[in-house]
Amino acid sequence: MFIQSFKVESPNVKYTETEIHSVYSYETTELAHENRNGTYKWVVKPKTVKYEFRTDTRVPKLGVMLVGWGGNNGATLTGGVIANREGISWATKDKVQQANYFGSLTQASSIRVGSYNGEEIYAPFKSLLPMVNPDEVVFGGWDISNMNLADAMARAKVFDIDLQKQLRPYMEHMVPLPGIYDPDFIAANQGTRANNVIKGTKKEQVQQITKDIKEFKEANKVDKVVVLWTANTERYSNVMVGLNDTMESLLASLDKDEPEISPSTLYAIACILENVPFINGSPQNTFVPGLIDLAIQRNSLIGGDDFKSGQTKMKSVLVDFLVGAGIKPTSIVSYNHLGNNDGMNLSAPQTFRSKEISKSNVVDDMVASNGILYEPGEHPDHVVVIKYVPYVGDSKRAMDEYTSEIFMGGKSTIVLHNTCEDSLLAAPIILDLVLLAELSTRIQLKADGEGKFHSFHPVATILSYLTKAPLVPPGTPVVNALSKQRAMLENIMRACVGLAPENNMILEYK
Ligand code: NAI
Ligand code: DG6
Repeated sequence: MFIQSFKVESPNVKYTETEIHSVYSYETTELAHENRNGTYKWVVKPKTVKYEFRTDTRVPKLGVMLVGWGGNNGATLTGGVIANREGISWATKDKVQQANYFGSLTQASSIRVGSYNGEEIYAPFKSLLPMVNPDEVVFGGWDISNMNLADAMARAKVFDIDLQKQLRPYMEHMVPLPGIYDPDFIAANQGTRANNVIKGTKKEQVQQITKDIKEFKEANKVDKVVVLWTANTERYSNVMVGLNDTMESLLASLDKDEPEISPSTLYAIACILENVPFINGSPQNTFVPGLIDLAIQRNSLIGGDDFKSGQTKMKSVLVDFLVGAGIKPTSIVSYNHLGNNDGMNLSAPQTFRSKEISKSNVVDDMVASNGILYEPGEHPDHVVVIKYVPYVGDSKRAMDEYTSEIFMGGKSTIVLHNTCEDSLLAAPIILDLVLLAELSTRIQLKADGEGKFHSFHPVATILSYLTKAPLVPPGTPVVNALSKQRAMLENIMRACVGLAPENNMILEYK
């Protein structure tokens, strides 16, 4: 059965006009490696830590500024949200299609609430905590191309033509602000697009971005802004001592107009200095150590990297299943071709390399979790290929071959083929990223013994489900397995309303 909403009644939860306060017992374990009578043994002790959560229930009017607003993702997301807000439907060759938010975890997925009269009861994911309604988000942003969003939507060739016609009046007045362009960081084939760029030194460019954010906030009367990079994939920046390894060196390099600071890092610096959450949807190392340091010092939310949309999402499900089932993946070959501007930019070796890195590290935690299958340091062969084929446009083809060793030396090969518009996968993920980033800035917590409530660590691991290479604070384990990432997010939200983690034990029926 599906219900729309619920309220938790518990001595551990208080709802006031402005917040939900919950007291939560975090059941965990403490491990020790102890010498007992000359033999080393691992000892595991169950541990309970009392936490308190405070969630501000006042949902702000949210502005979202996209870097790369006029790209395929930017135009598709903007048009999609307008279509939902305006209740637009359009004729396809199959049927009359209604706008929806399919593919969005927050808007189109559900959680289990419990059992009632022998039936499982589910509710919308978004009913767990008060969240911004995407229909009410105000969009804006920057692009190095000055094309208006209606023309950008036509250039993207993602939406059906009948939908495009209906959206055009809403989008033709939307023109991206000039962006920071540095041809050294993206493919040379992007040069013809760059007709809308911010001039000046890197410091002046950061100042311009700061000014843009302030003016956008003021002009649209929004309470909060989140900035998200959905612009071209950049090459990796060099990371060097004295250049960008600490907050001080990064800010000094900015003063010196150091060429190795990438545009994405410049936007992020502006956001952190303004205390505006910044999310990176592309694979490059925007978050150089000095930038992470700056975000931590300023307690300003950063999250990334690289939207986890299709092939990688499947990988972080399939390999988790295989390794979890005691089957040993030994070779993973992921090929895809696409013909949109992203594909064209990725046809240069240095930008491809950024994508290759983020697509390749996604099974590491699953492999490391099973020492029966893998020797220490052993890893499956893992190859990633991307080819640019203009004819297919945004409709990406992804082909994967997984070969595994099974019982008694047998081999099993699984082959997947997916065809899908890339931007229709990415747009709902962008939405989830900004909505969850905003929500997480309204949550405060404190563990037993901590004097004061504090926000989550500024490096937002809570967003991991949505990214290929989750950015984590130094010294924190990276979790790639999709089901664990989802459980982490859902269980933290459940804790905020005093609900136990979903343990799937269903003991009441055993
Ligand atoms: P796109 O190439 O259509 O759009 C990127 C836009 O960024 C372009 O309009 C370009 O003019 C603009 N741009 C480039 N550099 C800029 C800068 N420094 N400042 C402002 N604007 C700038 O690409 P698309 O398909 O929208 O993808 C965007 C990014 O998202 C790419 O990096 C892609 O790798 C990444 N991504 C996309 C996924 C998908 O499923 N569509 C999944 C994972 C990541
Ligand atoms: C070529 O691979 C284009 C990329 O931008 C991908 O579409 C994007 O990284 C999505 O990757 P995945 O692995 O999540 O489908």
